[in-house]
Amino acid sequence: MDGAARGAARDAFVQDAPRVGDPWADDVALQAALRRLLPADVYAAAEPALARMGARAGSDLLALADAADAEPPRHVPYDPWGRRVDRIETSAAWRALDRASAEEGLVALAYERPYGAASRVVQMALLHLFHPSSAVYSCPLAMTDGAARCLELLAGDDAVLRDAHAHLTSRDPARFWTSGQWMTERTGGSDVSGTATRAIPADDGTFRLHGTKWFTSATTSQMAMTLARLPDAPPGSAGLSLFWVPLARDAGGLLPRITVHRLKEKLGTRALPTAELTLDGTPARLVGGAGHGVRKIATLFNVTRVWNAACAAAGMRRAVVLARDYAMRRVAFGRPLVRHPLHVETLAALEVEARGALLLVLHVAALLGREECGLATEEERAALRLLTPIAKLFTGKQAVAVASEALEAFGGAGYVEDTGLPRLLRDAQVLAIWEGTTNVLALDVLRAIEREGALAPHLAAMQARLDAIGGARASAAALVDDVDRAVAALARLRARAGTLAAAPRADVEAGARAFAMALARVTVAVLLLEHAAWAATNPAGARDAAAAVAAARRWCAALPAPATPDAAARADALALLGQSAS
Ligand code: MFK
Repeated sequence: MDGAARGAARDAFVQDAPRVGDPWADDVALQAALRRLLPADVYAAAEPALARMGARAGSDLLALADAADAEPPRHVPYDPWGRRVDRIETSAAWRALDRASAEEGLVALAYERPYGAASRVVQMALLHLFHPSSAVYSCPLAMTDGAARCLELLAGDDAVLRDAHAHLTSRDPARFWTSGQWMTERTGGSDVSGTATRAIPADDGTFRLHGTKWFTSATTSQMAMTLARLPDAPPGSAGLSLFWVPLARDAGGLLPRITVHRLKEKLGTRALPTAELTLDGTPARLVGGAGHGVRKIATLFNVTRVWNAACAAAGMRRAVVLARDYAMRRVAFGRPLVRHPLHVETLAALEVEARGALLLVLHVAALLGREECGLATEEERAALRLLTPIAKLFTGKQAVAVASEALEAFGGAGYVEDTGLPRLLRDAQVLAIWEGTTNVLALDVLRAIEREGALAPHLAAMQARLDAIGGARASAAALVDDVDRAVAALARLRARAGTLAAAPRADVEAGARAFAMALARVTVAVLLLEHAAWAATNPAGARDAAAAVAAARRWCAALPAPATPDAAARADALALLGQSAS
């Protein structure tokens, strides 16, 4: 290359990278939602922690997350002399994220309850900022929170379990523990009724577990919650019991009678160790008495499902922030992307999804907080039971779609590893799988409706909210047609729900996902409308008003009717799979 060519290469155009900014200071939608949902004194008290987390999420945590993702964990089965050690080595950055999450009280806050029932809302807002800058350290924290809630309810007077709870909810990094949740065996992560791990009573009242666990995430945690079958327990899930497993290594550095076979090589969540392991006499304590282990561990996975939804909303926000920032910096066809109407339309659609997800998550968090503080009415408890799987399944799918579209907004750069952008998609995909797939959760929605009558109170609450918005038509004049659309969608859903009891079981199950999605969409419509009506009329929401109204209008315009598969439609579905109905 001659000198002139070298100079030209040096002067060649270089694209500015997209920037994260300050996820709290820049997030007008989150700030407005919290101003509406939190009492003013709670907002004022919580703001410094949110501002600190926002500043960290845009700086040191982000750097740690990048470093942790670049240095995945390593399983070292043997020491150099052939002695079994089963070490799982994680990066310094991953361990620093553990310390940061303790310091910031991401789990502790939910148990200190400084803001009463609103503590869960503040916690989920903190998570909204933390998760996308955590290399999915949010996964161990989710399980830690779920285990803490389980032990809070079920530890009774067992001093060891109460001490474990104190560790899980500590803000002191030296005392803080995380917890694994080991539910999945080779026979399945969805159907855990076939769990084969056996629990043998020991002389001291504890137990020894024998079995193989197939998916154990956060394997470097200090404890785990798991399921096992006591001698002579009946088959099926009612015969399972819930156990607490301490994971301190012995003097020789070994886990307590546990063999780690290997770490999973996963599509995403690469900084997170996820192992296959065998328990061969591992000491454990029974939690909450014998039997009904699935019902007991449901307390744990209902909390992690709320975390899953919160992480989905947070990931969407990060994807939208990066794509929007890039649209200001990237020039194509003579103008910045943000001056291209079709690109603006695409990003606006993503913004609407992110806003809807955030409001759904904060709504569920508010219900969870009320339940945990003993303040929830029977209707609110039912709504929480119904909306937990709804929020998880709906936002999990949204997260994947939003991440995929956001990557496309960067063109080829979105497909190149060292931009960090592909991680958005890889780490979103787990959200539709982990803690129950979309179909398992859709069937859980049916369970909540059929066994716990959870639908009618929720629909009534949504109708009451729409009535309140509609009643204040003067203050929400721009939304009148949209409120009417939501009322109509709610009525369609109610009519469809009325047919469930008499419909053939197979039709009801085949339609469960469509029904759950429609329920989610109408719930989000109500929440977006409520927020828009408030922002349009309240000075505290003024900065968010235009976007809030636009989001509600777009969402309502797209409200679908739920599909109603019948026997003919199911026969078609089987034919598409090359199967016959018989
Ligand atoms: C982020 C890092 C990720 C790393 C990669 C991870 C990849 C994925 C790895 C995994 O495998 S994660 C684990 C995923 N697995 C799950 O989340 C479990 C999914 N399966 C379900 O949720 C099933 O619906 C369930 C296992 C609960 C079905 O269990 P059963 O026993 O066959 O159903 P059944 O008999 O209806 O329920 C038993 C009891 O639990 C009942 O109570 P009773 O004993 O009083 O009758 C139910 O009411 C209760 N129950 C079930 N689901 C509940 C619930 N209670 C409250 N809430 C729920 N959601």
